[in-house]
Amino acid sequence: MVIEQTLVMIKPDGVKRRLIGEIISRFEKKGLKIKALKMHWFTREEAEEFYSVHRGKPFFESLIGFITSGPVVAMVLEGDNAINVVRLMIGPTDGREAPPGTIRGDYALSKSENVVHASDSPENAKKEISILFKDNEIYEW
Ligand code: 3AN
Repeated sequence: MVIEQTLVMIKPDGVKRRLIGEIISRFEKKGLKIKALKMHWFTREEAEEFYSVHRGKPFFESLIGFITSGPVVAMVLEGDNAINVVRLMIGPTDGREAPPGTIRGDYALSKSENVVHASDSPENAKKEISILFKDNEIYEW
């Protein structure tokens, strides 16, 4: 058993489409523990830091424009092998290829507007959590 924390974010398309409850509910039913939760509207600077690994890629500008187009809902989820478990639950990046039953498979038809983000490694989870949450916003329970 490896207890991990991961950063999950419902992107502006998911918020605008009123999918917050549906998506959080899936993670809760799976047995993951919500350790922190907030709505947040990224500044351009924060968004560029969050997606710094994609700087220079052709889709970087549109990605920053999209993620700052409205508020997101960010959360820290904790559980056994949480990083991989959550990646499996959200499905592959492109909603057109994501299998039914995954969040992107059920709710996204696009590679850019794909409803959710989740950390893909322990290093990125640590970085992303620190961008969105202060230590005292993550509760031990
Ligand atoms: P994932 O979110 O599945 O980890 P990444 O990390 O490769 O995918 O990409 C981060 C975000 O950048 C994606 N969620 C998506 O919104 C956007 N993105 C990635 N690749 C493309 C692409 N080829 N065209 C448009 N947007 C993309």
